[in-house]
Amino acid sequence: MDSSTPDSGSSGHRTPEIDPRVRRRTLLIFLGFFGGGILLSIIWMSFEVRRVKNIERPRTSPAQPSAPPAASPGNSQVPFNTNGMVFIQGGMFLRGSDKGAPDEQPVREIRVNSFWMDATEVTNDQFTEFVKATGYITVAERKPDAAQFPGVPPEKLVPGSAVFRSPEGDPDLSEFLTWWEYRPGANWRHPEGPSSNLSGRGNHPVVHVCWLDAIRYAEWAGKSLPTEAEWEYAARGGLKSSDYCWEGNLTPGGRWMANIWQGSFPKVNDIQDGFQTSAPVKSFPPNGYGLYDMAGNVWEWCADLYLPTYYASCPSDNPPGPDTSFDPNEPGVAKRVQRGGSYLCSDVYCTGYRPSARMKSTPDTGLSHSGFRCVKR
Ligand SMILES: [Ca+2]
Repeated sequence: MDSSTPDSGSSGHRTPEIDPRVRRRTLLIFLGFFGGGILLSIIWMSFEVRRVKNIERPRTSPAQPSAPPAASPGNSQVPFNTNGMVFIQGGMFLRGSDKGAPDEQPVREIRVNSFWMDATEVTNDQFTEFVKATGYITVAERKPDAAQFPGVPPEKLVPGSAVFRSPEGDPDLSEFLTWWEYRPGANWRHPEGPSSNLSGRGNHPVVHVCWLDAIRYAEWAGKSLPTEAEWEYAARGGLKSSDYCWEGNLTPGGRWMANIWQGSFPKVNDIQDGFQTSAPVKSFPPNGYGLYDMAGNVWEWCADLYLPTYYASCPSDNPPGPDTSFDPNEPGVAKRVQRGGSYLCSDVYCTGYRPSARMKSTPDTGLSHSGFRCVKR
């Protein structure tokens, strides 16, 4: 026996020698198959993950839903809030109030088309974006045109706006000018005058904006001001003939539902709702359509001219507002409609927070309780 030959063991057989080149080739083939299998698995899993992600991804942008949500007045609408706006499904409603002022009558059934509406009043932060983008200067920040104020001394023609202040003595509620003061330097940036600012009020509604300012903002935002009919339809939130934007009385369950005035207007504000002037938007519950502050906080501009007799003769289908304006309290002065009431409205004066209540003002007038919100059709 060749001593160099390894012993095969007790069997007495010998294992045949394997050529190292064959062994290497076999190993390479095995590793090739194994590695290829892993690579194919990774590729397959990658395709699967991508496919699942595509299924889960929304097919439309959140700002452009492919189908509006089901909603109709009288039904409990699930608020569909998109990009700060709420979809309002069109329909019929009873506009006006038999218990309200003469210009809220006659009560008539009105139809409006579907539209989108800002969930909140336009805030200081939102208006700041507009001004930064456009350089727009509001009417209250401009020097008044002497031609529009004949007889006013030039030194009195300074930029400013009207600010509420509690009057001295025992005011006559019919003399509303006793609690309004034209304050030089008051404007949306300085709500109470030059010494005030917007610090901590970014989410409060912008004020001291007149109708002309609101129109410019709406154009920039690609929106519009609501018609008066759209505004009231939205404010009612699907409720029929309710006196308020909610069900029940002014304070259901003892809860204040809007930022208004409590106490003896215009002298004593008890601030039972927690806010003496404007409140941050969304401080109070939304109405049935998911809209906030449709009652109280600040008055909101509508597109319509004001005409007290319009309800008797207007079309019942999407009334666009009258072609002319008339205010018996100030004949010859064209005015635009405001809605919703403000933090100055109380149950003994104005009650403008009722969804049927109407207010009017000249389009170049901004006040410390006047703001707006927009719609998109
Ligand atoms: Ca209040």
